[in-house]
Order: sequence, then C-alpha cells, then structure tokens
Amino acid sequence: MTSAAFPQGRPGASAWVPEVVMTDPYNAQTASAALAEPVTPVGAFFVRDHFGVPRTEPHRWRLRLAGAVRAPFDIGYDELLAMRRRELDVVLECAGNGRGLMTPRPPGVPWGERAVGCARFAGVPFRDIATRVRIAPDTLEFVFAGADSGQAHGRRVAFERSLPLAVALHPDTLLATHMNGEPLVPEHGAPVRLVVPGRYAVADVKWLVEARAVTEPFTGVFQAEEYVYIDSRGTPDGPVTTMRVKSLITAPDPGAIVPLGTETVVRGRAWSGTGVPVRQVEVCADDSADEAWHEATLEPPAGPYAWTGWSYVWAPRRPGRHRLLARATDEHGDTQPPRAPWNAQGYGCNPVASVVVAIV
Ligand SMILES: Nc1nc2c(c(=O)[nH]1)N[C@H]1C(S)=C(S)[C@@H](COP(=O)(O)O)O[C@H]1N2
Ligand SMILES: [Mo]
Repeated sequence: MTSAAFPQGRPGASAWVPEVVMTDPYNAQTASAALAEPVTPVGAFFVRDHFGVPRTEPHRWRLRLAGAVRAPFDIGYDELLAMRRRELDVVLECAGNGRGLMTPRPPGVPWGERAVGCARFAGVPFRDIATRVRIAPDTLEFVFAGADSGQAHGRRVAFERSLPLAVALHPDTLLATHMNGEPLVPEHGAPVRLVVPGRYAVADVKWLVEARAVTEPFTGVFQAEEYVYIDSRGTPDGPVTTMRVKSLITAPDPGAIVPLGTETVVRGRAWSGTGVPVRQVEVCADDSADEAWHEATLEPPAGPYAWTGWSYVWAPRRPGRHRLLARATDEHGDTQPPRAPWNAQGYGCNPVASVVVAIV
C-alpha cells in the first residue's frame, strides 16, 4: 500500500490548504477560508483516512456485488461511467468532528470543528446495479468494503461499513465517481466511493471494491467497535448514523478584532442529517445586557443534503473580549445543546457554535 502525495503538493491545487491534524495516515481538516464557499473546493476539503491511500487505477477497478445474492457479478469503471448519473450537493462530516472540544478529550483524531465540507458528488445510484443481483429476501444489510486495510484492534482488517438495506437501496445513495465536476482524486476515494447523504461520513466508503449482502447484522471493527456511541458507563448505544443538527461560525474569525458600534456581519453554515431542512439559526452575543438570541437570515441550500448559509448583522455594544454563539434548529425541532454531548469515543459533537472576538 502506498501513501499518495499530500494534496497540497499537487500542482494547480487550491491555494486554500487543508490544516493537517495527523500526517501518517494523512488527516486534515477543511481550510477555514474555504468555508465561505457553498461548495467546498476539492483541494481544501477535509481528509479522513485510517490506513492511507491504496493504489486503485480506474482501468483495473472493479466493484464486486456478492454475499446473499442469487446472481453475483462485478462491474468495471467504464461500464459504470456509461450509466445514468445523479448529482447532489452533500455535506460530509466526520463523526469525530469537534472531538477536540470535548472534556475530558476522548481518544481519537483530535479534530477541531472543520472535519466537514459540502461537495457536489455525481454517481450512479447503488440501487441501479444492486437490483441486478437478485438480493436474497432475508437480506438485512449491505457491507461496503474499501481497498484499504491495516491493523485495528489487534487484527488486520479492511475498511468495511454496513448500511441497512433500505438505506443502501435509497435512490440518493451513490457510487460516486465525481466530486465538484471532476473525477474523484485519490485521497477522496478514487475511482469510486460511496456517498450516503445525511449520514456521518464514515458511511461514505472510499476506494470501494465490494458490496456484500448479509442476512445477519454486520459486526466489523468500524461498525461495532469504532463509530459507536458509548456512554460514560461504557454502555454501547449503536453505531453513529445520521448527522446531528449543527452550525459553524465562519466569520468573524476566532480572535478577530471588531470595531465597537460598527455593523459586523456574523456568518456561518448550518446542516442536519435528519432528512429535513434547517429551520432556524439564532445568534447570541454576550456583549449585550440581555444576552438574547436573534434570528439569522438563511440562504436557500443548494439541495436537500447541502448546508445552509446564514448571516446576522451585529453591532457590538461593549468593548472587551466577547463570545458569539450560534445555534441551528431543524424542521424536526432538533437543536444544538449548550455543551458538547460527551461519549467515550467522541462522536456526534454538536454543541452551540462559538467564537471569541475582541471588541475595540
Ligand atoms: N475506504 C475507506 N473509506 C473511508 C475511510 C477510510 O479510512 N477508508 N474513512 C471514512 C471516514 S471516517 C470519513 S469521515 C470519510 C472522509 O471522507 P473524505 O476523506 O473524502 O473527506 O471517509 C470515510 N470513508
Ligand atoms: Mo469520520
């Protein structure tokens, strides 16, 4: 297995460089400047790898559909490219995004708040090929396997993750070949990755080489040991699934100096994986006596799985070091809790967003 060159080394890559969180394997969060864009440029997009980038040349690539099926078969890249594609703007967020904010800090990659991005993915719905294999009637899940493997929990394992049958066969679950209009690059799963809108991005298996129908719940490392909510008593509460409602403040920057009495635009993004739109984003600044929440203006999202841009015009009233907070609520009424919801592996961290600025 070879590790691909770091994306910032590629000629013509975006000037916005992801912030490296770990070098081996390469893990980096989205460049902060890139969050101003509704579609995150590929060269600025966060990367989460467990085992490094495997070599997968498109002309050698095949996806095998097997397991509890009557007619297993495999498909090559050109054949897949010849099929009808669907294009969707989709937020990808690592389930561990924000882990670095939890106290005590759970083990795992110490992500800040930018293991998230929104890209335009195009690909063939998985169901368009899955329906060819005659899935056994007692099939519960599909297990999706990447070409990468390595040591985890004392065993050599491939990166594998399962989806309930209905989610796997949802018309928006894609075998993505393109990101932002270009063929996928190696670090984002070339030549083909899964994209499952609304789910934490661990579902989006990169370098996809196998889809296996199973009649028992899958218990692989990344399904049953990692990417699982475990409470402070050590009680497991199932794998991470849908992204919790969340917002991010993209302006002003943390530590920015904002002029007293002058209107400053507070901006950000908000998303939810629950399948319903973000209904409201509220902003609160602790420089006002009442510390009231004010409604931000929402931009229409690019689609049902894209994030929503928001803004709020703020006139700072008291000099000093002050905190700005943002809180998103979706159409189900799900909202961000005041503090990071703690769990043993640090997943689903969606507290109210906050930045500290200096008013002068
Ligand atoms: N094959 C494979 N797929 C994978 C991973 C991996 O390590 N190997 N990481 C997963 C996790 S945890 C995340 S958050 C997303 C990150 O996608 P990105 O690197 O394109 O941003 O890929 C997912 N798919
Ligand atoms: Mo992740």
